[in-house]
Amino acid sequence: MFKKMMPFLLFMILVVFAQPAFCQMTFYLIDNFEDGDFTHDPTWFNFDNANLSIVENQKPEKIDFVAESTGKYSLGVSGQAQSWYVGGFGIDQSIDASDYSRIQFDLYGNKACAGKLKIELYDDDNGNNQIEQDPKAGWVPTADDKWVAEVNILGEGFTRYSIPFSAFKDDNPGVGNDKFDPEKKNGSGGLLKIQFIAIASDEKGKADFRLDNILLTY
Ligand SMILES: [Ca+2]
Ligand SMILES: [Ca+2]
Ligand SMILES: [Ca+2]
Ligand SMILES: [Ca+2]
Repeated sequence: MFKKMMPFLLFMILVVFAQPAFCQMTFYLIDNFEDGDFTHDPTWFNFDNANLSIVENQKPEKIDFVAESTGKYSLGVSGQAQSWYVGGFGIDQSIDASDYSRIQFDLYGNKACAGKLKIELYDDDNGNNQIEQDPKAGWVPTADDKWVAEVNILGEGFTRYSIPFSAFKDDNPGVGNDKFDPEKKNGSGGLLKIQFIAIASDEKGKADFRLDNILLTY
């Protein structure tokens, strides 16, 4: 009897022991803002008219699994547009993103200031662990790839977005190697910068949204 059960028992033991390792590998958390601080771990920078703050999430009135997963705090983004463009924010980090296939985040919008959010990913192609950018040409990378995707900000409330890396377009064809290869290899720092750009729905509109649970996943 025991002999017969051995393969089954062994299988169960493997499942039990494999589970924690598997769980660790399924996503890479960039930030969920639960430390109530966007200036450390990681450090979020901002530019132009995009103002950042930590916002306390309200408890949803109805059952809302996305809102319930956002915990206590999220990142608030607000600002005045000039010619639709508000500003941006992001992080500089060296991430080996080669095990992942998409970026996911929860975005809280409101109907009055819908607008769009651009997502930019920068991967290091010349193996020097930095993104060289040309300030005279819209800060376009001069040796590495810049990848761009865009989503409409929906609301009222939180919406979960999950964008496959394959949906990102190369913003600088002919520069970098035109492949999304964010791997820490041969001196490359992998994925070095993640940046968001806020676009208003009117020429002189406003941005007003929240971001949470930013992560890389399969
Ligand atoms: Ca949160
Ligand atoms: Ca570089
Ligand atoms: Ca390119
Ligand atoms: Ca590349």
